[in-house]
Amino acid sequence: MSTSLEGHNAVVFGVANKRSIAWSIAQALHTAGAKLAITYQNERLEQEAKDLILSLPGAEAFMCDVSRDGEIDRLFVQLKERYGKLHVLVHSVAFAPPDELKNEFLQTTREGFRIAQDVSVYSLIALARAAAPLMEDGGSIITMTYYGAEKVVPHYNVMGVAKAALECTVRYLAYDLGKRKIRVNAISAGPLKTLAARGIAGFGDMLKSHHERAPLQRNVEVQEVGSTGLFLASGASSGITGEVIFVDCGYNIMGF
Ligand code: NAD
Ligand code: 0WE
Repeated sequence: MSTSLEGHNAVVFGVANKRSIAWSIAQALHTAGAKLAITYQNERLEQEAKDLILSLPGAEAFMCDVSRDGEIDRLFVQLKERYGKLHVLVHSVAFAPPDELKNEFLQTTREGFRIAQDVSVYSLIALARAAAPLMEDGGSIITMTYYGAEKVVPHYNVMGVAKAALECTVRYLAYDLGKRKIRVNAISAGPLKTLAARGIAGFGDMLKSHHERAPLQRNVEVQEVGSTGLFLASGASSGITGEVIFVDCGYNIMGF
């Protein structure tokens, strides 16, 4: 089974800049022949995101804040008009208010908890529901998670709780959408220096300890997450759904 996506349409959420995991996955899907719609969050990111997106031949850029139902509805009307059918959806979006990742987990606020769940978890349900009617030939939905869902990573805090909910959401969506031949999986990436990791205290130390403890004795590269995204998007992974695949150089298997 090849990983060609010739004749397939894909929508990718979460490109902020060239370091974004979403951008790596978009590039891998593009190289495999997919026709791409790529979304960015808001006007603040528009300039940088659009320059990048339009550098991929054939790719189109759309704005969508996934915390707004109206923006999701509007986007999928546009996608239906423009592409008709959809085969792949990539969800590479997460957010918690900055204080939630600085303070002790014990200090988590009701509003911070709500926002983390809304943007990082509920959005996957909303996007899957909007995309499913366009996935007439079946499809593949892919989201991004992190080891902090399973084990305590100091300061990951309410995002760890959100990623645990996200991984569980992947299983429930995989059950509902299985009968429509739509697969739903998550990639659990090792730490990567993206915009979402910038300014996080001790991130440099995390990269160092990851590199020392991982069986492959190095940090993961964003292209390796991109190629796993392509694998999960393509027929090469046709028997896999509801799964969390680690792309972390083996870090998660170690006990000591
Ligand atoms: P990134 O900052 O490039 O991507 C995060 C994206 O989320 C941005 O494009 C941002 O605009 C978008 N976003 C936030 N709120 C949004 C909203 N309301 N509507 C629409 N978009 C919104 O960083 P990244 O590291 O590429 O993160 C992508 C995903 O990968 C996230 O789910 C993150 O949790 C996950 N992840 C990251 C790492 C890492 O170490 N960087 C590791 C494992 C998993
Ligand atoms: O999922 C993430 C980060 C997600 C994220 C990042 C930010 C920074 C800016 C969510 N919300 C925000 N809010 C902001 O205001 N990762 C897996 C990367 C990450 O973040 C950490 C990590 C790792 C790894 C935070 C603390 C400890 C480890």
